[in-house]
Amino acid sequence: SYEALEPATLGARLRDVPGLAERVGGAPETWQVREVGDGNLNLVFIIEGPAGQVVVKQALPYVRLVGDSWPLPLYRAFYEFHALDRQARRDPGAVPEIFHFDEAQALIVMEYLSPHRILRHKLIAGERVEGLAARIGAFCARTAFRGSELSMASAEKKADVALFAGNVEIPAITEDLVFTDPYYAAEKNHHTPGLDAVVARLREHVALKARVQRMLMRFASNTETLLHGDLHSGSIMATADAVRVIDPEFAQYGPMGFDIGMLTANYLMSYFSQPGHRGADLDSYQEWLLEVIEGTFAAFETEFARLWDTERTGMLYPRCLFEAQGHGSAPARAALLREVWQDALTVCGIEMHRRVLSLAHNADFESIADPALRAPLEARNLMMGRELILGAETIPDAVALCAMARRYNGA
Ligand code: SR1
Ligand code: MG
Repeated sequence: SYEALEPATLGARLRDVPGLAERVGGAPETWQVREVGDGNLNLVFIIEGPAGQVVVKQALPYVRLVGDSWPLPLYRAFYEFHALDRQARRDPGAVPEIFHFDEAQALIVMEYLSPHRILRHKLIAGERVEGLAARIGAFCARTAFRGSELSMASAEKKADVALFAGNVEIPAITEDLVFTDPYYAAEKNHHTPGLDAVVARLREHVALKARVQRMLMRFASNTETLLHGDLHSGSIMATADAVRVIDPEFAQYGPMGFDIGMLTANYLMSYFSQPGHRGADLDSYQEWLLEVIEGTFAAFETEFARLWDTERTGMLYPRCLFEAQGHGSAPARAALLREVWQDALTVCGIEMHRRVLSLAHNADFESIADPALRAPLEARNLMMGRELILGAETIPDAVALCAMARRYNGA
């Protein structure tokens, strides 16, 4: 039966995991074990021995951020394992290698990424990552395309949608914390003093809330592709020039624009929070963040188009309707990418709201200790989020999106 891991006994409990003793080296009793989890939900350990290191991630039966008053099913580790398996096949090298999965103990033993660090921490520290936009843009395109009917056979897709439909409580967290709580005085909410007037403007805006609820409906009912489901800068690990994606326990089938939209919001929150972290290099670092946003969308579209032209084998947009009859399929692809873009902008605006108003804030703003400095930066972020949700169809491209960010940054 399930038992939460502890550093002192972890070696003994995992000693029979196939291949682990060889990978770590030495006797399990001598392994160095550190708990390093700083996320909202799980335990994360690093095991170190003379031959190497591995990571062990174990689900807790409750939300770590809140405590055992908020129970959460252990089965989320099952979905994380299956999501990692699919991401590894759809975009080889993007995620950590999995060495072992124990469903009863809700634990995954995986590759230790070194010298990678959580991207959010690097962005707060003002560090640049070469190739970030290209790598993650390609990841979003490959997982979106290859997890959809553009690539999968009808029966295979339906079976996978059915499998992931068993993950009930985790999507419900997103439905509540991301799409609902920011827009009313929910019990778990909190925000920086000084934001009350801006928050009231958002919560009074019926048209805004209608658009958010329409996006929630698409999130819950549109099973276009298998999403990472929580792709923010805390779900990316990077060195100066290498990037991996971690933590897909929020994986579910949903709209193709969700992951890249959530990620863009987290880049924009990094952008707006930088005056709380930087001095002389503020302008150039903020411009680099906007380059990352533009580059991510450019890489997404380029890779999506490449896959469309070279791999389209699924049930959608069959070749016989386009190329085989001498018609190009580019207009159909452009129409699909337009929908993806508008979903991404809407999700982006909603994520910009929830990280400032709902339960789980982010360190980009939270680590600015002075509320008098933090509140106006958060207000810019909230107001841009509002414009994105209300005007998604009026923003032509990522260049215009970044121009909008510069405008709010100067406000
Ligand atoms: C209760 S879980 C809060 C948040 O942490 C995860 O990283 C997700 O973003 C979730 O919304
Ligand atoms: Mg996570």
